[in-house]
Amino acid sequence: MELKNLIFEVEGAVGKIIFNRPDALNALNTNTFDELNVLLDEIEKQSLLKVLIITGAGKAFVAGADIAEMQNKSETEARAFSEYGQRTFDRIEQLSIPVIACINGFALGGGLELAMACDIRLASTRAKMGQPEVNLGLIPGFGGSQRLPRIVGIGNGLYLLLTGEMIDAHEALRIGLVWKVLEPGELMTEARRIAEIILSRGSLALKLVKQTVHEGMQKSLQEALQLEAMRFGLPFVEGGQGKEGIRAFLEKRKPNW
Ligand code: CO8
Repeated sequence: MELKNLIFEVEGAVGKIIFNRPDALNALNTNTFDELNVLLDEIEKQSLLKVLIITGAGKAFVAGADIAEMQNKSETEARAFSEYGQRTFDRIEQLSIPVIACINGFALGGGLELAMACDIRLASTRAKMGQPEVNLGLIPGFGGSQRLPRIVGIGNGLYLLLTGEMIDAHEALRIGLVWKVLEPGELMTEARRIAEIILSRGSLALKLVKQTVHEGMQKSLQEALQLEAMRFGLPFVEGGQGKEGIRAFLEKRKPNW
């Protein structure tokens, strides 16, 4: 499939998806989701990539679902579009490799929902974030009503969801929506620095951490702790990365995964 709305770049073991409809502030239309699913198929199939970075071209990360495309949707079609977006963002959350969102500009509605499906969020000082769906008489449809309160707490989440207010990167940092705020020119440098750190870690452990956190969040604490204990055992199999990591520490050398 020829990519029109997305750019995909690979540098070593780090992949980068750039949302690239700058004239529409990278708004998410059906084609963009189709392309994103093709890319996710590719990323899931091959085992070369170890980290994925997601960002936007121009002055936006992603300014939301494509409002023009949504205008003629029936109730059934709107629901189907919401489910399509949710399924796609679930795939990002469930990728076995860590995903870093570089929020370079507007991350609104579906754009913030995309960022929230990523594992680590970095924001440029130019970033503006929010769930402005209520301004349009809508509610979030790509996971925002659920992921936002889970990330920033129900009080902060409800404030943003009920007012539709846009916040800047420093406010996002204050409520824990992003990990770090950087000057625009430093955003990608920091993402690559984090990617390098992640590349040096055991890939099985990274995959297990993601799975255990996300699955555990759906369970009671006791069930989630059982899940953690079960997964904790996995790197200990003979020849496993956990065995090598422990041996390397004791032998004062770098692990050879
Ligand atoms: N969809 C389509 N086009 C958009 C969108 C969008 N979300 N955002 C911006 N654009 C377009 C504008 O229409 C404009 O196009 P044109 O040049 O042809 O007029 C172009 O991008 C540039 O935008 P502006 O001129 O408005 O740029 P400004 O810098 O003046 O303003 C803003 C930037 C503040 C970001 C402004 O564009 C804006 O408010 N955009 C809409 C943001 C928004 O409301 N996003 C949420 C959308 S709803 C959503 O995401 C719900 C997700 C779940 C859907 C469930 C499925 C049913």
